[in-house]
Amino acid sequence: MDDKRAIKVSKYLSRHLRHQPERIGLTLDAQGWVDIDDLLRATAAQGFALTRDELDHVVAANDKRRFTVDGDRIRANQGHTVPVDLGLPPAEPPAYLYHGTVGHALSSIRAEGLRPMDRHHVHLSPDRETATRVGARRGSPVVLSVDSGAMHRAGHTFHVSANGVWLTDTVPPEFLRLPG
Ligand code: HQG
Repeated sequence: MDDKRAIKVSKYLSRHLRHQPERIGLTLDAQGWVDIDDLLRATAAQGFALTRDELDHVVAANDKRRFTVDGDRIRANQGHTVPVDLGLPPAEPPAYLYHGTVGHALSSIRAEGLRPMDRHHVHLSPDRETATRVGARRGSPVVLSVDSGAMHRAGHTFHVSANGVWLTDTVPPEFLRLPG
């Protein structure tokens, strides 16, 4: 499979395993899983034919390890907008985590901190390079440092997804270091 097709399949899977399963007649279970045969039947019915081998290739080769296959089922590792409980245990974060955003969001972030917006959690990266890539999806990236150690000591809960994204409910402004 060429890279272009793999990206297209990954985007298609993200859309339907995180945001709009009902669009192709799928229902995620409470933990976000769907039966792979049901998924392949649904995609074929939509004219987006995908084989099990192609699916396994995209899951294994995905740059961000966005999906987990467990036997007959698959789910997205994070990033949902539909209600799911991934069942991730609380985890102790490193002293600092990073968030990539763009300049026009800064005044609002300075006032109210980081909010999950449409997702279930604020997504934080373990390093500046990853955060820079996340911010660059929206424009010229700005990277904020998050004092996650202090947040943890103050009682905020963190989870880490199967692909290394750190998740928390909100980041109040006093735990953020903004540029400028
Ligand atoms: C911003 C991708 C104004 C926030 C990435 C971001 C990530 C605020 C946007 C994952 C704000 C939300 C998540 C506030 C937050 N005022 N703007 N108070 N609080 N924002 O896409 O973190 O490729 O929901 O800075 O790589 O950008 O999909 O979150 O710009 O891991 O696997 O509101 O999505 O992963 O945007 O990205 P998003 P995100 P995938």
